[in-house]
Amino acid sequence: MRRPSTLLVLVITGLLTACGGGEESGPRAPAQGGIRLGFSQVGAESAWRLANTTSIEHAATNAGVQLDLRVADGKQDSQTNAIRAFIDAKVDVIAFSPVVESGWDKVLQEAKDAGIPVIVTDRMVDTTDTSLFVTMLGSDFTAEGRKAGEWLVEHYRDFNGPVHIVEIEGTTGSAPANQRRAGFAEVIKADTDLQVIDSRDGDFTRAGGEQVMAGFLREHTDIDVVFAHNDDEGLGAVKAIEAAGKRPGQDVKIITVDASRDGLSALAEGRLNYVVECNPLLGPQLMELVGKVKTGQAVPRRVVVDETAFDREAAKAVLPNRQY
Ligand code: GZL
Ligand code: ZN
Repeated sequence: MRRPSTLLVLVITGLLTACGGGEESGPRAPAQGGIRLGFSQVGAESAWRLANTTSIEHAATNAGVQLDLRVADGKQDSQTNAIRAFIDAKVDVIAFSPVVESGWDKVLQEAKDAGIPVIVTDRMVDTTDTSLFVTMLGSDFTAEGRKAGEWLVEHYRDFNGPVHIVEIEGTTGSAPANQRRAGFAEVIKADTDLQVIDSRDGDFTRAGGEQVMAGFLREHTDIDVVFAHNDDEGLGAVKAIEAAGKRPGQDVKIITVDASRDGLSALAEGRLNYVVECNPLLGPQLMELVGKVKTGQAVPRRVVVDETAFDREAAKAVLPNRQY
């Protein structure tokens, strides 16, 4: 066998070292290693919120980000205090999910004056000064409301006569409540038979949904449809409807948003009729943005989360592998 030429040996050696074939190349430290992130979370009001918090914590661990996550009690003051604590601690980046849209300019200006970049996640702020945050990562809530409306228009396409709808809204003043309501109203205008006869704030909780629905059932003799702004309110409404001796999903149709495990299970069992997804698993995308923001790389002003919607068959199909 001819000796391999010297050139051939050099080439092979070069290739080996180039692809690290020589020494054992251990796991590289993630780009975000050591970055200090302060995160102010709304609260623990719903399954969605708990899954969102878990996603952020797991993603921070995986990325080597030092996370200081503070869960508020659903009050804006608590979140403002948390953000001020992050500023005092001189964290590298601040991120938060604002419980309501307005009232953030002052504390965001303080973060800007301290030279700390801010990432808004999940719910939007309605500030006029867009320099107060670098990017917004979250769902398109108006699209979620439209999807709920589109299902209803389709469901009642061949039905003539009034369809009486009650709406259990999310936290007053929050972006998801404002935008889901707007998207839903915009779409159902297409069919004048679809009439929202009442709407009230259920604060995104099961207890809130149950109380509001019980009130609607006392005040209205003919309720055909419930549009609840999240699964937890819808599941509370199911309890109130059953307590009133009616069959949820049959006598009263129910549409919700989030697509949590409990919501999809109720849909699979026929107690809900349609569930629009609002994806809480923002953690990995958030850590990617944190790394870019810290190193001064350009990031888009708006990063929209991918999500879909489920009918009964689709719910049965995804339930076995559902992460939250
Ligand atoms: C939506 C999120 C909402 C969820 C609710 O992104 O802000 O808040 O739909 C949660 O379940 O309480
Ligand atoms: Zn009716």
